[in-house]
Amino acid sequence: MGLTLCQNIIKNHLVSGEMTIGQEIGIRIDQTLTQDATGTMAYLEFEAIGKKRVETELSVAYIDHNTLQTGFENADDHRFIQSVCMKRGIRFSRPGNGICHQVHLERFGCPGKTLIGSDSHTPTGGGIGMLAIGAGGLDVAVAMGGGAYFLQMPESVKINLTGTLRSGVSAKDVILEVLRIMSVKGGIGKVIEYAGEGIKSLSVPERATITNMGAELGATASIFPSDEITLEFLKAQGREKDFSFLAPDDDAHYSQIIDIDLTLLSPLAAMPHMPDNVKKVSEIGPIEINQVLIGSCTNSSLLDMLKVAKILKGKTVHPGVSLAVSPGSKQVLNMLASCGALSDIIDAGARILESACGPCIGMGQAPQTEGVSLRTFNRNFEGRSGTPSGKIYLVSPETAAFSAIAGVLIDPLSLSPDLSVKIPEAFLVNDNMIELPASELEADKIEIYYGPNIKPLPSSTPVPEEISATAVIKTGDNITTDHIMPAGAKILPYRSNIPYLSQFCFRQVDPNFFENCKKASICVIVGGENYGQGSSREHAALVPLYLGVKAVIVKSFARIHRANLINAGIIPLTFSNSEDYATIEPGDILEFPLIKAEIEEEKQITMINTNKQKTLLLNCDLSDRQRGVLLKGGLLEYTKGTN
Ligand code: MIC
Ligand code: SF4
Repeated sequence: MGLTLCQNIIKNHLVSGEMTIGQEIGIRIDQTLTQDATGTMAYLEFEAIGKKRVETELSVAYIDHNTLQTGFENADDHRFIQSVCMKRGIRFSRPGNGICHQVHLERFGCPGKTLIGSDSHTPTGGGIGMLAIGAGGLDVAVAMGGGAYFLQMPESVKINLTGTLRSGVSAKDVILEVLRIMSVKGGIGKVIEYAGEGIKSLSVPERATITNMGAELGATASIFPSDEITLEFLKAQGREKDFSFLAPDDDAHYSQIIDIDLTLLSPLAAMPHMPDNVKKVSEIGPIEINQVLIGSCTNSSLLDMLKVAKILKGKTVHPGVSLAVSPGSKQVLNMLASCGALSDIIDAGARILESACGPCIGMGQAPQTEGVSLRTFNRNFEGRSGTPSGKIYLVSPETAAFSAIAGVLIDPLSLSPDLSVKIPEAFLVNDNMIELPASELEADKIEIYYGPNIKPLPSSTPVPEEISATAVIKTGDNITTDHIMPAGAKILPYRSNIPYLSQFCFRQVDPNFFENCKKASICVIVGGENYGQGSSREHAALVPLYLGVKAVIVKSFARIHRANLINAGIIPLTFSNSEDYATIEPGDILEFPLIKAEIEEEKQITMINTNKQKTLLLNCDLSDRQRGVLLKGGLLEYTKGTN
């Protein structure tokens, strides 16, 4: 039987395991990326591993998240990252150069290569035919040191696209449709491959919008084949040499096939507060809006911005609306400026933000109380905008721009727009903001800069013989890492300071969480389905570790968070019978009398709820490697032990 696109790339990079769905495999990683909000931790971990230089083909560190510098913390962390890059052989994309996924696609994306990044939207690279996967910082640190990346062999799902998009309907609507069909947990354990005649009308940046939001499906990755459209993009970036054709085998087998006719698609919106809460814009109707934000790694390409400029040209943003625009990279911003389109955007009254994540991660532009905010972003989790009562709708750039002028939600199709824009045959290429590392000889003289905000990594311990712990919190389904470890302008500067961050853990769900953990000292978290969805931030594991969390018991886990828990030495457990979830209440004392032996012997885990006088059997499905990691007390200790 033939192989799918993803299976072909995995086969070429396989270093351990067998390509059987669900089995753990190890793959060789060609490229890594980090961003600054996860990067400080990833580079502290890389330093702790003790390698002199990175061993990948290419590693890049981007500064794009923590760019609001209201104190010394972010600037210090940037300097720390820059000094590690110079010393260890990593390219450094300076603040202002753009959002990691946008810049990586433009300047480094390469069909057929593997990329892992300490950011959940790393799968954006699938738009150019890479197997690009989001991972925790420690996994990225290990890969930078030449170690394999371990994941469960995913299923392959094919999304067959036919027809072409009508003017006013865009790539964002395609992925919102996929989210409507599959839901935020529909992609777990899967790689989504796009195929069919319909892909021929989608440019690389449009494909990247679609693969970017595969993260919201919970998918391991999303990928398009590499074809003449990919070649055209690479040529325009002056990187024709990076091109190779890539297609699935003719007789490749997919576990599921979904057909979408692009011609039939309408503009869609993900309504508050989940990316899969999708409805047609025409069905939602002309609700009044207060804010429009255009940008983020999902929709900040030149193509998106040129369409926005065309819509805004000669118009004025509605007086009831604040419109802010952040082009995704220096290249995009520079090209908008040189062709005059930036002037159309400015003239209409848009507030121009720097090329960075900005409001997508709550770095400014929080909406007004109860404010309705249309965003071209990828996540609308409750509270993520910085305003707890804010109502965030995820839409396409076209819907966002038309609505900004009207002051109400507008279906672009109702205006029969002509949005054809021409992408130049050559992009303006100037990599002057990507600093090259020092040579190995020079590197010895470089000292790594540690600012006062950098605190030691929390230490984990090997699994003890037995555990007696308090259930400190019980959550519902689809808890995000934004719930566990919120982001935003006030907290993000402390990503290298776990003790400080710990006060904010679960604050939105239970304001007493921190105090309860302090009282209990040894803790367990109880949750529902898809626990830990969303970002790759390992802080959502490291902070609970610091607060004494030894195990997390849930109905099911999101992929990256589960890996981060194991890496941190926290035991991931699932209910063998999901009805058992109802038997635990916060405050219950849970005993695990045989936990170490049961993990070693690959048995179910015995848990006695002493308050309820009830014994449960829990699942702890681990690969041999994961078992080794947990028993050693986390990936750092495990890696040091195997080096
Ligand atoms: C996000 O979109 O939530 C982030 C901020 O990019 C995160 C990474 C982080 O928390 O630093 C992600 O998606 O992984
Ligand atoms: Fe940045 Fe937002 Fe993309 Fe995360 S989702 S990488 S915060 S732009």
